[in-house]
Amino acid sequence: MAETLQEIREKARALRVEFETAQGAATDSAALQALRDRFLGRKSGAVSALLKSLGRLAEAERREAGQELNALKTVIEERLAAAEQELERRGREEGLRRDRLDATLPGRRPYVGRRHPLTVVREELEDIFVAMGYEVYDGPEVEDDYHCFEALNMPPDHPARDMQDTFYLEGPGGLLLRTHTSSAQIHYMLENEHPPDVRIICPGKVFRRDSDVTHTPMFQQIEGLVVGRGIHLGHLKGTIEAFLHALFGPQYPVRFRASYFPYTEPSVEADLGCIVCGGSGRLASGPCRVCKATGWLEILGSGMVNPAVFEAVNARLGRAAYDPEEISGFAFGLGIERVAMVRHGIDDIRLFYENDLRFLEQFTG
Ligand code: 2NL
Repeated sequence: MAETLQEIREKARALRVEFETAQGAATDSAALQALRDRFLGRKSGAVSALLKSLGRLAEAERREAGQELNALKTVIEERLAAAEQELERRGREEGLRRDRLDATLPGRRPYVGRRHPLTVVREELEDIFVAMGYEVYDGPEVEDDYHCFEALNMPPDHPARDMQDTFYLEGPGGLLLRTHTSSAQIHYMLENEHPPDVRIICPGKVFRRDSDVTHTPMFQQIEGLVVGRGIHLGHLKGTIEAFLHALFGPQYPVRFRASYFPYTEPSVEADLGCIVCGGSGRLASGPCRVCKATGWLEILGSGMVNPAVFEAVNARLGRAAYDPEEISGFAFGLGIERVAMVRHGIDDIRLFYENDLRFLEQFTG
Protein backbone atom coordinates (compact mmCIF):
# COMPACT_ATOMS: atom_id res chain seq x y z
CA MET A 1 0.00 0.00 0.00
CA ALA A 2 1.47 3.37 -1.05
CA GLU A 3 1.94 5.65 1.89
CA THR A 4 3.78 8.77 0.69
CA LEU A 5 3.51 11.23 -2.18
CA GLN A 6 6.74 9.83 -3.52
CA GLU A 7 5.47 6.26 -3.45
CA ILE A 8 2.19 7.25 -5.07
CA ARG A 9 4.00 9.05 -7.88
CA GLU A 10 6.19 6.02 -8.52
CA LYS A 11 3.22 3.70 -8.43
CA ALA A 12 1.38 5.98 -10.89
CA ARG A 13 4.31 5.99 -13.29
CA ALA A 14 4.60 2.21 -13.03
CA LEU A 15 0.87 1.83 -13.71
CA ARG A 16 1.16 4.00 -16.79
CA VAL A 17 3.93 1.82 -18.20
CA GLU A 18 1.97 -1.30 -17.27
CA PHE A 19 -1.11 0.08 -19.03
CA GLU A 20 0.79 0.96 -22.18
CA THR A 21 2.29 -2.52 -22.40
CA ALA A 22 -1.05 -4.22 -21.79
CA GLN A 23 -2.83 -1.96 -24.28
CA GLY A 24 -0.45 -3.02 -27.03
CA ALA A 25 -1.68 -6.59 -26.58
CA ALA A 26 -5.41 -5.73 -26.47
CA THR A 27 -6.75 -6.35 -29.99
CA ASP A 28 -10.49 -6.65 -29.49
CA SER A 29 -13.17 -4.85 -27.55
CA ALA A 30 -13.42 -7.59 -24.90
CA ALA A 31 -9.69 -7.12 -24.13
CA LEU A 32 -10.21 -3.34 -23.97
CA GLN A 33 -13.07 -3.80 -21.53
CA ALA A 34 -10.85 -6.08 -19.39
CA LEU A 35 -8.21 -3.32 -19.36
CA ARG A 36 -10.79 -0.77 -18.30
CA ASP A 37 -11.83 -3.00 -15.39
CA ARG A 38 -8.23 -3.71 -14.42
CA PHE A 39 -7.13 -0.06 -14.22
CA LEU A 40 -10.28 2.01 -13.72
CA GLY A 41 -12.78 -0.46 -12.20
CA ARG A 42 -14.49 1.10 -9.16
CA LYS A 43 -13.87 -1.83 -6.84
CA SER A 44 -10.66 -3.50 -7.93
CA GLY A 45 -9.14 -1.08 -10.46
CA ALA A 46 -5.46 -0.28 -9.81
CA VAL A 47 -5.91 3.51 -10.28
CA SER A 48 -9.03 3.51 -8.10
CA ALA A 49 -7.05 1.72 -5.35
CA LEU A 50 -4.35 4.40 -5.48
CA LEU A 51 -6.98 7.16 -5.32
CA LYS A 52 -8.33 5.54 -2.15
CA SER A 53 -4.90 5.71 -0.49
CA LEU A 54 -4.80 9.51 -0.92
CA GLY A 55 -6.62 9.90 2.41
CA ARG A 56 -3.45 9.16 4.29
CA LEU A 57 -1.55 12.16 2.81
CA ALA A 58 -1.39 15.70 4.13
CA GLU A 59 -3.69 18.24 2.50
CA ALA A 60 -1.12 19.83 0.08
CA GLU A 61 0.35 16.47 -0.98
CA ARG A 62 -3.05 14.98 -1.39
CA ARG A 63 -4.02 17.71 -3.90
CA GLU A 64 -0.84 17.18 -5.90
CA ALA A 65 -1.09 13.39 -5.90
CA GLY A 66 -4.79 13.68 -6.73
CA GLN A 67 -4.06 15.79 -9.81
CA GLU A 68 -1.43 13.32 -10.90
CA LEU A 69 -3.73 10.32 -10.48
CA ASN A 70 -6.63 12.08 -12.20
CA ALA A 71 -4.31 12.94 -15.09
CA LEU A 72 -3.35 9.23 -15.31
CA LYS A 73 -7.01 8.26 -15.18
CA THR A 74 -7.80 10.69 -18.01
CA VAL A 75 -4.93 9.41 -20.14
CA ILE A 76 -6.09 5.80 -19.69
CA GLU A 77 -9.69 6.74 -20.53
CA GLU A 78 -8.62 8.62 -23.65
CA ARG A 79 -6.34 5.80 -24.79
CA LEU A 80 -9.11 3.23 -24.31
CA ALA A 81 -11.61 5.38 -26.20
CA ALA A 82 -9.16 5.93 -29.05
CA ALA A 83 -8.37 2.20 -29.19
CA GLU A 84 -12.09 1.46 -29.26
CA GLN A 85 -12.59 3.85 -32.19
CA GLU A 86 -9.67 2.39 -34.04
CA LEU A 87 -11.14 -1.10 -33.63
CA GLU A 88 -14.46 0.08 -34.99
CA ARG A 89 -12.83 1.81 -37.95
CA ARG A 90 -10.85 -1.30 -38.80
CA GLY A 91 -13.99 -3.42 -38.57
CA ARG A 92 -15.75 -1.13 -41.01
CA GLU A 93 -12.84 -1.18 -43.40
CA GLU A 94 -12.64 -4.94 -43.23
CA GLY A 95 -16.36 -5.19 -43.98
CA LEU A 96 -16.03 -2.85 -46.93
CA ARG A 97 -13.14 -4.85 -48.29
CA ARG A 98 -15.15 -8.05 -47.96
CA ASP A 99 -18.28 -6.62 -49.63
CA ARG A 100 -16.53 -4.60 -52.26
CA LEU A 101 -18.20 -4.67 -55.68
CA ASP A 102 -16.10 -6.05 -58.49
CA ALA A 103 -17.59 -4.28 -61.47
CA THR A 104 -15.62 -6.48 -63.85
CA LEU A 105 -17.47 -9.66 -62.80
CA PRO A 106 -20.20 -10.83 -65.20
CA GLY A 107 -23.66 -9.98 -63.81
CA ARG A 108 -25.97 -12.57 -62.33
CA ARG A 109 -28.72 -13.00 -64.87
CA PRO A 110 -32.11 -12.90 -63.13
CA TYR A 111 -34.46 -15.70 -64.19
CA VAL A 112 -37.21 -14.12 -66.23
CA GLY A 113 -40.48 -16.02 -66.41
CA ARG A 114 -42.81 -15.94 -69.37
CA ARG A 115 -46.28 -16.94 -70.43
CA HIS A 116 -46.92 -20.57 -71.32
CA PRO A 117 -47.05 -21.04 -75.12
CA LEU A 118 -50.71 -22.08 -74.85
CA THR A 119 -51.50 -18.91 -72.89
CA VAL A 120 -49.86 -16.88 -75.64
CA VAL A 121 -52.05 -18.53 -78.29
CA ARG A 122 -55.23 -18.23 -76.21
CA GLU A 123 -54.67 -14.52 -75.57
CA GLU A 124 -53.97 -13.95 -79.24
CA LEU A 125 -57.22 -15.69 -80.21
CA GLU A 126 -59.11 -13.66 -77.60
CA ASP A 127 -57.60 -10.42 -78.91
CA ILE A 128 -58.65 -11.19 -82.49
CA PHE A 129 -62.26 -11.86 -81.50
CA VAL A 130 -62.45 -9.00 -79.02
CA ALA A 131 -61.35 -6.72 -81.88
CA MET A 132 -64.32 -8.09 -83.87
CA GLY A 133 -66.70 -7.13 -81.04
CA TYR A 134 -66.96 -10.44 -79.17
CA GLU A 135 -67.24 -10.78 -75.40
CA VAL A 136 -65.06 -13.33 -73.55
CA TYR A 137 -67.26 -15.53 -71.35
CA ASP A 138 -66.24 -18.17 -68.77
CA GLY A 139 -68.27 -21.15 -67.62
CA PRO A 140 -67.76 -23.89 -65.02
CA GLU A 141 -65.55 -26.91 -65.71
CA VAL A 142 -67.83 -29.17 -63.69
CA GLU A 143 -71.11 -29.49 -65.55
CA ASP A 144 -74.31 -31.46 -65.61
CA ASP A 145 -75.73 -33.59 -68.36
CA TYR A 146 -78.13 -30.90 -69.57
CA HIS A 147 -75.49 -28.21 -70.28
CA CYS A 148 -72.90 -30.56 -71.73
CA PHE A 149 -75.05 -32.93 -73.80
CA GLU A 150 -78.84 -32.60 -73.69
CA ALA A 151 -78.94 -28.92 -74.70
CA LEU A 152 -76.51 -29.68 -77.51
CA ASN A 153 -78.75 -32.21 -79.21
CA MET A 154 -76.75 -35.18 -78.03
CA PRO A 155 -79.25 -37.92 -77.17
CA PRO A 156 -78.71 -40.28 -74.21
CA ASP A 157 -77.20 -42.94 -76.47
CA HIS A 158 -74.65 -40.55 -77.98
CA PRO A 159 -71.13 -42.05 -77.77
CA ALA A 160 -69.67 -38.88 -76.16
CA ARG A 161 -71.85 -39.61 -73.13
CA ASP A 162 -70.21 -42.99 -72.66
CA MET A 163 -68.18 -43.63 -69.50
CA GLN A 164 -65.36 -44.48 -71.90
CA ASP A 165 -65.24 -40.92 -73.24
CA THR A 166 -66.35 -38.61 -70.42
CA PHE A 167 -65.12 -38.14 -66.83
CA TYR A 168 -68.12 -38.55 -64.51
CA LEU A 169 -67.83 -37.39 -60.91
CA GLU A 170 -68.70 -39.78 -58.11
CA GLY A 171 -71.70 -38.98 -55.98
CA PRO A 172 -75.22 -37.75 -56.70
CA GLY A 173 -76.24 -35.25 -59.36
CA GLY A 174 -74.62 -36.95 -62.35
CA LEU A 175 -71.95 -34.25 -62.52
CA LEU A 176 -69.18 -34.49 -65.10
CA LEU A 177 -66.18 -32.61 -66.45
CA ARG A 178 -67.20 -30.65 -69.54
CA THR A 179 -66.01 -32.21 -72.80
CA HIS A 180 -66.29 -28.90 -74.71
CA THR A 181 -66.87 -25.25 -73.83
CA SER A 182 -70.23 -25.30 -75.66
CA SER A 183 -71.72 -25.81 -72.20
CA ALA A 184 -70.54 -22.30 -71.24
CA GLN A 185 -72.39 -20.95 -74.28
CA ILE A 186 -75.56 -22.67 -73.10
CA HIS A 187 -75.07 -20.92 -69.72
CA TYR A 188 -74.69 -17.60 -71.53
CA MET A 189 -77.91 -18.02 -73.50
CA LEU A 190 -79.81 -19.01 -70.35
CA GLU A 191 -78.46 -16.06 -68.39
CA ASN A 192 -78.71 -13.42 -71.13
CA GLU A 193 -82.15 -13.49 -72.63
CA HIS A 194 -81.50 -10.63 -74.98
CA PRO A 195 -81.51 -12.09 -78.44
CA PRO A 196 -81.06 -11.32 -81.16
CA ASP A 197 -77.56 -10.23 -80.15
CA VAL A 198 -75.14 -12.88 -78.92
CA ARG A 199 -71.48 -12.54 -79.83
CA ILE A 200 -69.22 -14.46 -77.44
CA ILE A 201 -66.16 -16.63 -77.27
CA CYS A 202 -65.66 -19.17 -74.48
CA PRO A 203 -62.04 -20.23 -73.88
CA GLY A 204 -61.22 -22.86 -71.30
CA LYS A 205 -60.14 -26.29 -70.18
CA VAL A 206 -62.08 -29.32 -71.32
CA PHE A 207 -61.70 -33.00 -70.40
CA ARG A 208 -61.94 -36.26 -72.32
CA ARG A 209 -60.80 -39.79 -71.50
CA ASP A 210 -58.20 -39.91 -74.20
CA SER A 211 -54.40 -39.98 -74.09
CA ASP A 212 -51.82 -40.27 -76.88
CA VAL A 213 -49.44 -38.02 -78.86
CA THR A 214 -52.30 -35.81 -80.07
CA HIS A 215 -54.67 -36.15 -77.06
CA THR A 216 -54.30 -35.27 -73.36
CA PRO A 217 -57.10 -35.92 -70.82
CA MET A 218 -57.29 -32.15 -70.32
CA PHE A 219 -56.89 -29.73 -73.18
CA GLN A 220 -57.99 -26.22 -74.03
CA GLN A 221 -60.54 -24.96 -76.43
CA ILE A 222 -62.12 -21.82 -77.69
CA GLU A 223 -65.67 -21.84 -78.94
CA GLY A 224 -67.52 -18.97 -80.46
CA LEU A 225 -71.24 -18.27 -80.76
CA VAL A 226 -73.08 -15.61 -82.74
CA VAL A 227 -76.87 -15.34 -82.62
CA GLY A 228 -79.06 -12.74 -84.26
CA ARG A 229 -81.65 -11.98 -86.87
CA GLY A 230 -80.64 -13.07 -90.35
CA ILE A 231 -77.31 -14.67 -89.42
CA HIS A 232 -76.35 -17.06 -92.23
CA LEU A 233 -73.53 -19.24 -93.50
CA GLY A 234 -71.92 -16.28 -95.26
CA HIS A 235 -71.36 -14.63 -91.90
CA LEU A 236 -69.76 -17.81 -90.63
CA LYS A 237 -67.44 -18.14 -93.62
CA GLY A 238 -66.43 -14.47 -93.60
CA THR A 239 -65.77 -14.53 -89.86
CA ILE A 240 -63.71 -17.72 -89.96
CA GLU A 241 -61.69 -16.53 -92.95
CA ALA A 242 -60.99 -13.15 -91.30
CA PHE A 243 -60.02 -14.94 -88.09
CA LEU A 244 -57.62 -17.40 -89.77
CA HIS A 245 -56.03 -14.61 -91.80
CA ALA A 246 -55.56 -12.51 -88.67
CA LEU A 247 -54.00 -15.49 -86.86
CA PHE A 248 -51.73 -16.94 -89.55
CA GLY A 249 -51.49 -14.23 -92.22
CA PRO A 250 -53.64 -13.31 -95.23
CA GLN A 251 -51.42 -15.20 -97.70
CA TYR A 252 -52.86 -18.61 -96.76
CA PRO A 253 -55.95 -19.95 -98.52
CA VAL A 254 -58.94 -21.09 -96.42
CA ARG A 255 -61.31 -23.83 -97.55
CA PHE A 256 -64.55 -25.18 -96.10
CA ARG A 257 -65.62 -28.83 -96.14
CA ALA A 258 -68.99 -30.26 -95.23
CA SER A 259 -68.96 -32.06 -91.88
CA TYR A 260 -71.26 -33.21 -89.11
CA PHE A 261 -71.86 -32.13 -85.49
CA PRO A 262 -75.10 -32.83 -83.61
CA TYR A 263 -75.34 -29.18 -82.50
CA THR A 264 -74.92 -27.57 -85.94
CA GLU A 265 -76.72 -27.98 -89.27
CA PRO A 266 -75.20 -27.57 -91.75
CA SER A 267 -71.71 -28.18 -90.32
CA VAL A 268 -68.46 -27.18 -91.96
CA GLU A 269 -64.82 -27.70 -91.12
CA ALA A 270 -62.29 -25.05 -92.07
CA ASP A 271 -58.84 -25.89 -93.42
CA LEU A 272 -55.87 -23.60 -93.93
CA GLY A 273 -53.28 -24.01 -96.68
CA CYS A 274 -50.31 -25.65 -94.96
CA ILE A 275 -48.04 -22.99 -93.49
CA VAL A 276 -45.04 -25.34 -93.52
CA CYS A 277 -44.97 -26.63 -97.12
CA GLY A 278 -46.95 -23.78 -98.66
CA GLY A 279 -49.71 -26.17 -99.73
CA SER A 280 -47.58 -28.42 -101.93
CA GLY A 281 -47.52 -31.27 -99.43
CA ARG A 282 -43.81 -31.69 -100.11
CA LEU A 283 -40.58 -30.36 -98.66
CA ALA A 284 -37.05 -30.72 -100.06
CA SER A 285 -36.52 -33.33 -97.34
CA GLY A 286 -39.58 -35.37 -98.35
CA PRO A 287 -43.35 -35.35 -97.68
CA CYS A 288 -44.59 -32.60 -95.30
CA ARG A 289 -45.15 -34.10 -91.86
CA VAL A 290 -47.27 -31.23 -90.55
CA CYS A 291 -50.08 -31.58 -93.14
CA LYS A 292 -49.34 -35.26 -93.76
CA ALA A 293 -48.63 -34.37 -97.41
CA THR A 294 -52.22 -33.14 -98.00
CA GLY A 295 -51.27 -29.46 -98.38
CA TRP A 296 -54.07 -28.54 -95.91
CA LEU A 297 -54.29 -28.14 -92.13
CA GLU A 298 -57.60 -28.91 -90.39
CA ILE A 299 -58.05 -26.04 -87.95
CA LEU A 300 -61.62 -25.85 -86.74
CA GLY A 301 -65.16 -27.16 -86.79
CA SER A 302 -68.21 -24.95 -87.17
CA GLY A 303 -71.75 -24.69 -88.43
CA MET A 304 -75.13 -23.03 -88.22
CA VAL A 305 -76.61 -23.61 -84.76
CA ASN A 306 -79.01 -26.54 -84.90
CA PRO A 307 -82.53 -25.23 -84.06
CA ALA A 308 -82.75 -28.14 -81.59
CA VAL A 309 -80.18 -26.28 -79.44
CA PHE A 310 -82.38 -23.14 -79.33
CA GLU A 311 -85.40 -25.30 -78.51
CA ALA A 312 -83.55 -26.95 -75.60
CA VAL A 313 -82.64 -23.50 -74.21
CA ASN A 314 -86.23 -22.29 -74.65
CA ALA A 315 -87.55 -25.40 -72.90
CA ARG A 316 -85.32 -24.69 -69.91
CA LEU A 317 -86.26 -20.98 -69.86
CA GLY A 318 -89.95 -21.80 -70.18
CA ARG A 319 -90.36 -19.24 -72.97
CA ALA A 320 -89.35 -18.89 -76.62
CA ALA A 321 -86.52 -16.41 -76.02
CA TYR A 322 -84.55 -17.91 -78.91
CA ASP A 323 -87.26 -18.46 -81.48
CA PRO A 324 -85.76 -20.32 -84.47
CA GLU A 325 -88.39 -18.62 -86.64
CA GLU A 326 -86.93 -15.25 -85.68
CA ILE A 327 -83.24 -15.80 -85.14
CA SER A 328 -80.38 -17.98 -86.27
CA GLY A 329 -76.74 -18.34 -85.36
CA PHE A 330 -73.39 -19.85 -86.13
CA ALA A 331 -70.85 -21.47 -83.83
CA PHE A 332 -67.32 -22.76 -84.09
CA GLY A 333 -64.79 -24.53 -81.95
CA LEU A 334 -61.06 -25.09 -82.09
CA GLY A 335 -58.31 -26.58 -79.98
CA ILE A 336 -55.69 -24.18 -78.63
CA GLU A 337 -53.02 -26.93 -78.55
CA ARG A 338 -53.71 -27.68 -82.20
CA VAL A 339 -53.04 -24.06 -83.20
CA ALA A 340 -49.82 -23.96 -81.13
CA MET A 341 -48.65 -27.30 -82.58
CA VAL A 342 -49.24 -26.20 -86.17
CA ARG A 343 -47.60 -22.85 -85.55
CA HIS A 344 -44.46 -24.26 -83.88
CA GLY A 345 -44.26 -27.56 -85.78
CA ILE A 346 -44.72 -29.64 -82.59
CA ASP A 347 -45.95 -33.21 -83.03
CA ASP A 348 -46.44 -34.33 -79.41
CA ILE A 349 -49.19 -32.49 -77.47
CA ARG A 350 -47.91 -33.88 -74.14
CA LEU A 351 -44.89 -31.58 -74.26
CA PHE A 352 -47.19 -28.67 -73.33
CA TYR A 353 -48.09 -30.30 -70.02
CA GLU A 354 -44.82 -31.84 -68.85
CA ASN A 355 -43.50 -28.48 -67.59
CA ASP A 356 -40.00 -29.24 -68.82
CA LEU A 357 -38.30 -25.84 -68.95
CA ARG A 358 -36.01 -27.00 -71.76
CA PHE A 359 -39.18 -27.10 -73.87
CA LEU A 360 -41.04 -24.12 -72.44
CA GLU A 361 -38.05 -21.76 -72.52
CA GLN A 362 -37.90 -21.97 -76.30
CA PHE A 363 -41.00 -19.80 -76.66
CA THR A 364 -41.23 -16.06 -76.34
CA GLY A 365 -43.96 -15.40 -73.84
C1 2NL B 1 -64.50 -28.74 -83.00
C2 2NL B 1 -65.87 -28.35 -83.32
C3 2NL B 1 -67.67 -26.98 -82.71
C4 2NL B 1 -69.62 -25.85 -81.95
C5 2NL B 1 -68.35 -26.36 -81.72
C6 2NL B 1 -71.59 -24.99 -80.74
C7 2NL B 1 -72.02 -24.41 -79.57
C8 2NL B 1 -73.34 -24.13 -79.41
C9 2NL B 1 -74.22 -24.41 -80.41
C10 2NL B 1 -73.77 -24.98 -81.55
CL1 2NL B 1 -73.91 -23.44 -77.95
N1 2NL B 1 -72.45 -25.26 -81.70
N2 2NL B 1 -70.27 -25.23 -80.88
C11 2NL B 1 -70.17 -25.95 -83.20
C12 2NL B 1 -69.46 -26.58 -84.19
C13 2NL B 1 -68.22 -27.12 -83.97
O1 2NL B 1 -66.44 -27.48 -82.40
O2 2NL B 1 -63.87 -29.38 -83.79
N3 2NL B 1 -63.97 -28.32 -81.88
C14 2NL B 1 -62.65 -28.61 -81.47
